[in-house]
Amino acid sequence: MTLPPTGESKFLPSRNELGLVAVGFSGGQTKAGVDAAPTALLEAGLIHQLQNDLNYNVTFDGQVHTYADLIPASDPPHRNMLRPKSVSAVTRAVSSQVYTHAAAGRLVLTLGGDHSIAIGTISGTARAVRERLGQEIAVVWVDAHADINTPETSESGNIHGMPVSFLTGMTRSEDEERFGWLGEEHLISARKLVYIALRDIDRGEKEILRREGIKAFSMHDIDRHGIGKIMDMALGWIGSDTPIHLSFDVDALDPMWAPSTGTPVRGGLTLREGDFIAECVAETGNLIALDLVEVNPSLEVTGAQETVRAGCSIIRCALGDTLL
Ligand SMILES: [Mn+2]
Repeated sequence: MTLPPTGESKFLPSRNELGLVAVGFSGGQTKAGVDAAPTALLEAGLIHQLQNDLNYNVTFDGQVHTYADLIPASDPPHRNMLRPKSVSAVTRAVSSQVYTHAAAGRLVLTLGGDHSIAIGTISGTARAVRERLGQEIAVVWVDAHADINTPETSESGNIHGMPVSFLTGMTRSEDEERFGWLGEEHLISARKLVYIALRDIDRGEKEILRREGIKAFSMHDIDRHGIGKIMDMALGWIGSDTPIHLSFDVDALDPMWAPSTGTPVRGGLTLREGDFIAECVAETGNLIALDLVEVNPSLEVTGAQETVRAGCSIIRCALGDTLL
């Protein structure tokens, strides 16, 4: 039994209005199955938990979107990116879906899908908050990977490893069909971005993180200071006057807890550390949007349900569930 979210939010007109977007898209990487995650999360009873246990009023169109009509017949690699037109078109649609909820003052929950969809979710929130509140958003990116490759630094060409470089304006495009739709109103400041749980960073990404002075807490930092101190530092960096978009990649968790994901990396967060990060963000009262991505129920047999359960747990904690 849980108590409903209470108190005022500085950035939302009501603490109980939630917009849900289900994105069944896997084109930002090459493994099939991550598009089935929203259905698996919903079948695990997520909406019931949000409505009945956490007292949210959920606005949901009832669909897991596949955006089939947006996928072009021909989508050759461009600037080393795989399927650039597909990912561009889908993230543009997601951006507009998230924008609509955020502009109406709802807290937005997006179920992925691979992490390329964050190009859509974060750009949608950033634009809505600029218009509604005249403010920039902060982003807490919880992930084993930094996902900040440019098309030129990426070794794989998979766009799920690039969303942050687009969102910070580090990667720009003039081509309307290949992310040229991203305007200044969609972008975030690298100064208001904080990473947690990093442990598998490409060489080019390390250079970018250093050059841009981006705040990043790796697993090494978590081992050294403990997750409590890390969250104090991460949220202290953002400050209490900024709306927060939490983008949570389930591969931040150790494969022991979340094995069914496309790019698992050992040495990650425990389930409790993952929940704790989400609880701390919830406690700020400043959360305005949450992504849960990279659950791939097809990669494991017994591990799939465990990964889905871990995903639901992270979502509940971020949306105000507490142990007591
Ligand atoms: Mn990721």
